[in-house]
Amino acid sequence: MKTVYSVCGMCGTRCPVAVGVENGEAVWIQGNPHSATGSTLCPRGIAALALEKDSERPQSPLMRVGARGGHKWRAVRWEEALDAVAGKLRAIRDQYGPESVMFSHRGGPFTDLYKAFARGLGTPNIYSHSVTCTRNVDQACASVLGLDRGRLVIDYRESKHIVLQSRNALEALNLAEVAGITAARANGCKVTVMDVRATVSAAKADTFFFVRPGTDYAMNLAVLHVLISEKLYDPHMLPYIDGFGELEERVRPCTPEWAETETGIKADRIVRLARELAEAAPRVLWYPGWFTARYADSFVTVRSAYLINALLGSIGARGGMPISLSPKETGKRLRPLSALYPNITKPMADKADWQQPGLLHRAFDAAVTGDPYPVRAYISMRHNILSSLPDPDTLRSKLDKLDLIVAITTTWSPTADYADIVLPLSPALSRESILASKLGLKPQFFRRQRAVQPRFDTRADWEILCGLASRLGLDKLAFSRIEDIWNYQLEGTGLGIEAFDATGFVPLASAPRWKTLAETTLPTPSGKIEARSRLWAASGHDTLPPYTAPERPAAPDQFRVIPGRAALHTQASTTNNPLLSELAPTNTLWIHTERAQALGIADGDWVEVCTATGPVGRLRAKVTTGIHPEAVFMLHGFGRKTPQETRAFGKGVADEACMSSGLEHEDPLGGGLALQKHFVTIRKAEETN
Ligand SMILES: Nc1nc2c(c(=O)[nH]1)N[C@H]1C(S)=C(S)[C@@H](COP(=O)(O)OP(=O)(O)OC[C@H]3O[C@@H](n4cnc5c(=O)[nH]c(N)nc54)[C@H](O)[C@@H]3O)O[C@H]1N2
Ligand SMILES: Nc1nc2c(c(=O)[nH]1)N[C@H]1C(S)=C(S)[C@@H](COP(=O)(O)OP(=O)(O)OC[C@H]3O[C@@H](n4cnc5c(=O)[nH]c(N)nc54)[C@H](O)[C@@H]3O)O[C@H]1N2
Ligand code: SF4
Ligand SMILES: [Mo]
Repeated sequence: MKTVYSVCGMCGTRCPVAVGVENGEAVWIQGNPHSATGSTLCPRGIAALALEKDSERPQSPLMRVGARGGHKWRAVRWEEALDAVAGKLRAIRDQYGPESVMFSHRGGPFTDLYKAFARGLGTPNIYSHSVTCTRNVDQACASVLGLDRGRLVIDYRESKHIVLQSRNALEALNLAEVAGITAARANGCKVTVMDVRATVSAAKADTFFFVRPGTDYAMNLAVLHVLISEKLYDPHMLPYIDGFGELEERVRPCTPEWAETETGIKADRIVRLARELAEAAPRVLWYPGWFTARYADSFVTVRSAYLINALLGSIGARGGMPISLSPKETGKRLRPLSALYPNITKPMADKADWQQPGLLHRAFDAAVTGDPYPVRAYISMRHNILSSLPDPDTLRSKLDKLDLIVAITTTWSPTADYADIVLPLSPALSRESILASKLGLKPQFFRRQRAVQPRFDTRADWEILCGLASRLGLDKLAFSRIEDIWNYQLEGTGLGIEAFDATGFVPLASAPRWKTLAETTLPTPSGKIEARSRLWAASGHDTLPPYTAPERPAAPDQFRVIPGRAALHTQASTTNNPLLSELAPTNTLWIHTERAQALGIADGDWVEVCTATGPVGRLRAKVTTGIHPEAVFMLHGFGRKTPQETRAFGKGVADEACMSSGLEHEDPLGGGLALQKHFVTIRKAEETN
């Protein structure tokens, strides 16, 4: 039996794992005992073993037979598939220019290789999933502090009061977070949860604010009002804040009584929370948000959360949000693969003018209009856009204009099933990745290595991209051994690859380092925490606007759709996993008891979900007082129509299909999509099995 230290790939958190290998088979998996989270693993991490064995994933390269989306495929050898992709890319590049090739990926620490590939191709059109996930919080952090979000450490472990707003940390998992919150709780830390649903996190909290959907900005303005009007803020913070007077002005009318009418939370509870936080400051944490592609005001809501942290002195504080050393400050930096090719300065196809570019949903319009230039080829790298972007029917009609769609994927997905060529990616336990670095109190380099050989004819992402690179004449990227990539990355660090053998990672600091605000230069235009962003103001955008009340349901059968996560599934990628599909085979529709009664719906009844354009599907009702009456909740990832996935096929409803016209609604200041602006109607359906 051999133990291999590697990195879980079952969700974007990428926890360190230890895999037991016997006779070439992975026989057990646990958390890496050398890591901060120890041997704990979540159920999806354990289901990585089932994914390796799953024969319902693409087992070899596949070329489509017949029309797109017709589910007919021909298995081919890798040489034929890579030659075909490279040949088409070359033809498209020659005819329309390199920028006509578009690439998107799932984000994360291994993307340097993807950037290198896009640069080598000569296209600026490389996008991540962020418009459907973190973009609003990324932009909010940049606008308040000028820093990348990852530079702010969420120091749960030493905190005295944690506020989880729109966060379900005990189900939407990151194991390090769960460990941190659990340790803090053991030390007497309070937890306040603000959610539209009674989640597991809410059940474990000291205080639960059951807020009206989409009113968090009102809540935050009221908390800021109390902190300022009662002078509960940390006076030492004032020199660090630009625009405190403007903030004071903005929140003056936002009394807790006013917020009560918006949020549904009693004014005295809001006041009490602000006072409790001030008492525990600076060891307090108002979590700024993770999946923040929710509303058109999510960006300013997140900004207001950062400002609460700022007034309480928690930014830069131990037990709050200390600042991580930048990779440069650690003295060791992985040599970037993207530096192999020059940066592409041509504007991206999304036409994001004043905003940071990278609005994936807009880039597909160039395939339809040819404006600003034609986009003709799309490569999806581990990115299931037909589930993760809203309104798949409209998106499909845009994809139809493309000459080439390539899906590099581990599992079947609606996106892979709509591609022209599927290049099967080995699951994480049977692939290596490029070396990556992680920021935090103790920054580190870490390595994913292959624990077992691929069971089917699948390849690692570096093998696929380097295979394409060699065919496209990108010689600098035509690596044929992962060790050569690792050695390239380690050049100048003084480290050899054997440094990863003992534990799977290399710490870049011997002890935790809580970097303070005083030790940090904030790269905002003012050099300070900006209550109102000067950068955004220069483009005519007010980042400290008044609150606008969200829409409310207009009829007894109308509800706002709220998606979210549960501990047994990852997004839309595990619903067909042999183990997880058995444990959680479908989603249900959470609907409030009183509203369900009014519609004659009882717990367990079949209900039909309809949008303005017609029925979306049927699923069973979970009738509960644990969901806000204005909303219905369904777990993301279901409603699969890919026949290759027999376990998930036809189970539940796809929330993204409830978001008609969703590609057109984004947060105007942050750029993230407003996925929770959509309403559906619900009615009781015929009983069937
Ligand atoms: N309607 C709606 N849209 C959403 C969301 C929502 O809740 N509702 N959530 C949003 C959020 S927060 C995000 S991050 C995005 C995510 O959206 P995506 O990034 O598109 O989806 P994922 O399911 O995370 O993963 C994409 C691919 O990763 C591949 N993969 C690679 N290696 C592995 C492996 O080792 N294990 C597994 N299991 N898969 C692997 C799988 O093939 C899968 O197809 O969706 C967003 N979009
Ligand atoms: N098990 C599991 N863990 C995961 C993932 C997974 O797929 N499965 N995905 C990972 C990824 S990519 C991400 S981005 C994170 C997401 O992590 P989270 O953002 O914590 O997860 P969500 O479940 O999307 O949303 C959290 C909560 O926000 C609530 N909410 C919705 N609308 C509102 C509102 O208007 N106001 C308030 N106050 N609350 C609201 C939802 O009810 C939900 O309980 O999870 C990560 N961890
Ligand atoms: S949270 Fe679970 S699925 Fe995600 S990386 Fe960690 S162990 Fe894997
Ligand atoms: Mo996400």
